[in-house]
Amino acid sequence: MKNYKLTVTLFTMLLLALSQQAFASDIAVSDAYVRAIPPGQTNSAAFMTLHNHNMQSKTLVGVESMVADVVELHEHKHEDGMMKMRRVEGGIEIAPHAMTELKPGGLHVMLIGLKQKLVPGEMIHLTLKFDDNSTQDVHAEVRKLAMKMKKKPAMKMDHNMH
Ligand SMILES: [Cu+2]
Repeated sequence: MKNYKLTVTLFTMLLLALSQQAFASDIAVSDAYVRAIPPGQTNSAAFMTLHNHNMQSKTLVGVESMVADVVELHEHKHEDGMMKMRRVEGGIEIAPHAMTELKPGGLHVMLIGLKQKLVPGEMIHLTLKFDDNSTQDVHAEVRKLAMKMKKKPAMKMDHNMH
């Protein structure tokens, strides 16, 4: 009788482990970070690299976070000589055994209406949601990104011309 009970318990544990396995996303996330923002600004963005170790493609369809009112998947695109930001339609697909990079100037997770300060070094909790209903928790470090300074060769040239 004791043995029977133990077997049932082990079997239940195995089932639990298997069902959890089924909902793990199998996406490896690396280098996740959130851009620190100057005071007064209410929006920021998160970036990361997504590796798909599956045989099938996976699509990131949404991200949830407690730090912002709204979280959207965005991309930057050149249009009429201007850099424009827009919502990604249909999510971000990651091909089988491929990787997709979310980075400044490209795909990003937009955090709109921040509810808390983003302190450099602190970790922000994000939940990635995929098209197969799997989810993945990510901890993204708040980082101060170097502003791209405009190079000044034009000024040098001006001086040479005089
Ligand atoms: Cu954006």
